[in-house]
Amino acid sequence: MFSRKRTAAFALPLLVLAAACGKDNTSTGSTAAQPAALAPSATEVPAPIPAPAVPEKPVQKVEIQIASVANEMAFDKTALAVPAGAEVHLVLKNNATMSTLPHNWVLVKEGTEATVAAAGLKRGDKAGYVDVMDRDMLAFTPLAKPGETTEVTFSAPTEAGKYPYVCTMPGHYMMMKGVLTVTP
Ligand SMILES: [Cu+2]
Repeated sequence: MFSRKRTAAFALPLLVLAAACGKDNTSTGSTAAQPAALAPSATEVPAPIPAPAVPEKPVQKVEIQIASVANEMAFDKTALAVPAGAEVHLVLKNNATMSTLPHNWVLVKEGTEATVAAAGLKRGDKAGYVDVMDRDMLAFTPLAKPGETTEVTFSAPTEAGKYPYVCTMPGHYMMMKGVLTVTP
């Protein structure tokens, strides 16, 4: 009984307070109506023209010329860069004069240079020292004999990152290498 009375005593001032607040709200409500009066002028502002649908990014085409260095087991370029997903046309010129130095250009997933070269070695000379079933191999040219040119067209990886390239002629991959950087 006693506690109920106390609750009622507290409730009364709260009600008064709430009423006062309500009054305040109505007065601020009328001032809040002012911006609404400006609304007609706001409608005069032309509606923003919807942006045209963004067309699919056209595939970028990249031309790369690379060569071997004289009778060395080396590429003249050890760093290449292409945008992700670009259509790449790579031409490899074999500048060697020694008949024992055919070369190729093989793009691989990072860290797979040795296994890709080993798989290529197993396939042998007739296969151009590449195993076409090797999923770590991302692109490759046929072998180019000394003085010859070979080429390949491929889609660059869609994932930005570093992709090593090597020559998979037996014994070459450890020295004849470089890194293709795929930019976003
Ligand atoms: Cu080579």
